[in-house]
Amino acid sequence: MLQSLRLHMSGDGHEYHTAKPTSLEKRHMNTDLTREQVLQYEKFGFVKIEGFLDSDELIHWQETIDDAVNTRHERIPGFNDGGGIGDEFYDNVFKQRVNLWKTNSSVKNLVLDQQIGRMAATLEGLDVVRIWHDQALYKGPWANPTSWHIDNPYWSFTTRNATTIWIALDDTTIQNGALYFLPGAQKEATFDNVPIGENVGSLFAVYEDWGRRSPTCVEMKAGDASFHNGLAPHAAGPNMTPEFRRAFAIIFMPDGATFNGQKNILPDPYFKRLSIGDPLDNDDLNPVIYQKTGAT
Ligand SMILES: O=C(O)CCC(=O)C(=O)O
Repeated sequence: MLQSLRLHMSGDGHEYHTAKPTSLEKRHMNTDLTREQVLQYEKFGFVKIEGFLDSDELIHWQETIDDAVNTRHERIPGFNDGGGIGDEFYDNVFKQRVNLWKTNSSVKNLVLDQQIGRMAATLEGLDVVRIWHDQALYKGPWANPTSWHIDNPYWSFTTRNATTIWIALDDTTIQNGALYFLPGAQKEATFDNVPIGENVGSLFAVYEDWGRRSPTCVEMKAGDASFHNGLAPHAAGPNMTPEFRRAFAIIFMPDGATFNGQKNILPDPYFKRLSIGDPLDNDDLNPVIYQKTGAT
């Protein structure tokens, strides 16, 4: 997700990490996909992976992402304020922090993990995947819902084959902001979209038929995860609890995706150098995470 964002990738006081994948220690993650899971993803546009992180690994992710979020203080501007100040509604959808892997070496070790990249490639039938960006999505106590939207139209490339892994760092329930999907609708999605505004169902003014369907709510235990296709319509409920609902997402793009003219997370100097149609193959910002053996 991430509809609107101003990020300064240089000259802002952060120390940025480059994209050299570190030697990866064996992690305690369930990264094997069953055939049923792959077929379910293909058909419905999303799939839940139960027990993606075991209990030790979950604690490691919670501590690592919390630490990274709490040392990053920039605000992600919302659509309604055009990136300025004062979007009270969007500010209270979630506390959002993007590309934590670029400024935190522990997050980098988690995010540049080729096993997760392999899952993304398998689900999308790709030989090579790059990371688009990561993002922490912390719904605070009494947070607003995340309105229905599709992701890919916000991004700087246009494809039917991007995917997001969304990792639950807390139990996510109907009460505290679980995700909702419209099964199968990714196949019908055009690239028309709406901003994430105050009207939770404004996407259904664009896709009228979808507004007559019942969504699937995907509750998760902490450590579960889901993948959703970049054109899968989704939303999340409000947080009707006094606790945080913490999640962390990583977005994967096909190698070979090209620039479509939108800035999104691209740093200013890089954005200014790009022309529409250029490959988004900057190995420092969007490194290859997984390459199938034999793929060139
Ligand atoms: O975490 C949420 O509330 C929404 C997540 C989302 O829209 C996404 O990961 O694409």
